[in-house]
Formats: sequence, structure tokens, C-alpha cells
Amino acid sequence: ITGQWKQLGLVGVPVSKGQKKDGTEKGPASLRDGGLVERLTDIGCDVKDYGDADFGEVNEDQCYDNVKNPRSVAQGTLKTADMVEQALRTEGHCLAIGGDHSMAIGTIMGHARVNPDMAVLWIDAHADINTPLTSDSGNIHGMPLSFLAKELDQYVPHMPGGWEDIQACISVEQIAWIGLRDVDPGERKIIEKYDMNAFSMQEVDRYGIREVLEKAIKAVDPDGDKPIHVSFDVDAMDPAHTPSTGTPVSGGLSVREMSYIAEEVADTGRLAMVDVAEVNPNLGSKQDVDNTVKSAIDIAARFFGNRRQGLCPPDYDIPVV
Ligand code: 6HN
Ligand code: MN
Ligand code: MN
Repeated sequence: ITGQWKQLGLVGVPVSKGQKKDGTEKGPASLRDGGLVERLTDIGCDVKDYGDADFGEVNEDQCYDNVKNPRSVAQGTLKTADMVEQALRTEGHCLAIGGDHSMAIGTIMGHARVNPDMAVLWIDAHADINTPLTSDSGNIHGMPLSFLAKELDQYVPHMPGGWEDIQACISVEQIAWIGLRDVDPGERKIIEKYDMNAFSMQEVDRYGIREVLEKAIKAVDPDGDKPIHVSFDVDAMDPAHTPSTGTPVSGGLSVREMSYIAEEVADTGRLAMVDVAEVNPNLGSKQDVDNTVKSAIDIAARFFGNRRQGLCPPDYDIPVV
């Protein structure tokens, strides 16, 4: 048994306040309506849907310096963390569907309560490690890793409205990126200063996806014994496949490269949790939205056991005439 026939908790994270475009709050609904649960069930997953984390409404959510909507994001993050923790403790595996990528503050926080030594694969066009002070946009979805990495604590201001309860829970060594092609200067500085494991599209072009994935996993899980958390931003893929996303960047991962990542990570047998972030059904044409939802569901299913070589349930018998 590789990745399939898994007990799986599903958690919706309908956050959109981590960036400025409305629509990502409908990401979880668009993935559910697109048939996500049926697809996972079809490949043998036993899915328990925990519903959506409550992001409610925070009135009077003033910026903190340039950081937008800090209280709304913090409060939803704390709820997300609790739901993810519960799903992981009960089901053993969890799929979190967003939501902008600020969702990962909560999912990784919740995951760290269960598996503090997890390895994180961050599959994204962006590094998402701006601090509130290096960020030009003030959008929290570009900052999640700066709140999560202990080494960066000194660079992150203590914000009000729930952030008191959000503590860095992983180390820079536990993180590897794949797919980068739009990295801000402050982010690049952090990557270099902490000698972090960053594989941009240049490395994908130089080594091919096989070697890049091998290097990335070796870097964060050298002995092959750590639970793996994949944070998959759909903008890691080329916008040809996932156009309905807030910050598309051309020259992304192909369906084949992304499928390979998902199949190989599933094959490790150590995949604990996947985030699917940045699906925004408000952006693009109906066709764009359908394509984006389909790509996201296809890849999520691959992480949890669907393979290009085909699948056969363990009790299948060839019908005899
Ligand atoms: N994402 N680096 C840019 C920023 O605003 O900090 C873009 C971030 C994109 C975040 O796609 O999850
Ligand atoms: Mn991104
Ligand atoms: Mn991202």
C-alpha cells in the first residue's frame, strides 16, 4: 500500500483576507462542488469532511503598519489550526483546501502540534517568506513562512488581535521550495542568509523534476523518516492549467511535473498533509475556473494515491466468463 486507501480528514479554509482579491473564500466550495470528495472516495480514500474553519467577520480590522487584515487572518488561523490538529489526530491524514495561502499558517501550526518534526514541501511560484517589513504588498499570503520559521522571529513584529497565540513552530531547515519564479529581494536575502532549500524553475530546467524532487526531499528529510506536509499553491503550475488564481506567473510546472511530484511524495508513504491554496473562482472565464478546479482536484487526488499507471482495488477480480 503506497498512498492509497487512506483515512483522510478534509478541512476547508475559506480565507481571502490574506490578499486583496475577493473569491478565494469560495475556493473550498468550488473544489467540493467540482467533485473533490467523490474523486478521493473513488480512489479508495475514506474521507471525513470537517467542514470549513469559521473566518467570520472582524469589524475594525485596521492595518498593522502595512499588514492588511491582521485580526481577520489571525482569528481564522487559530480556528484552522484547531481543526487541522483534530483531523490529523483522528484520521491520521489531512487535506486542507483554501483559501489564499495565508491558510498555511494555520495548517502548519495545527500539524506541528501533532508532528513537530514534519518536512515541509512548499510548491509555489512564490517564496511566501516576506516579513511584514520586507513585504511591498502588505498581503499576509506572501508572509506565512516568516511567521512559521523560528529563526525569523526577530524580524516579525508582535501584532495584535490573535497573533499573540501564533508562534513559530518549525525551523528553516524543515522547509524546501519547488517551482519558484517570482521571489522578492527580501525573500531572496532570507533564503541566502539561512541557506534555505529553494528550487526555482531554473533548477527544474537544469536538473529535471526527478532530481529536483530528490534533492528537495533529501534536504528536508535526509533519513526518510519524517511526516511530510505539502503546501501546494496552484500558481506553482503554469497558468495554462491553473489560470484562476490571484498571482499567476508564466513559466510554471507542467501537469506532468506536478503529477510526478504528487506520485513520488505519495510513494514515500510519509505524506501526512496537503494544502491546496489560491484557487479563486472569481477570476477568469468559466472555462478558466473549470480548468483550475479540475487541475487542483487532479493533483490532490494524485497526492492521495491516484496514479497515472492506474489503480486497482485490492479485492478486484478479473470477471470470469
Ligand atoms: N501567494 N511576493 C508577493 C507578495 O505580495 O508578497 C506575492 C505573494 C504571493 C503569495 O501566491 O501565495
Ligand atoms: Mn504563489
Ligand atoms: Mn503561495
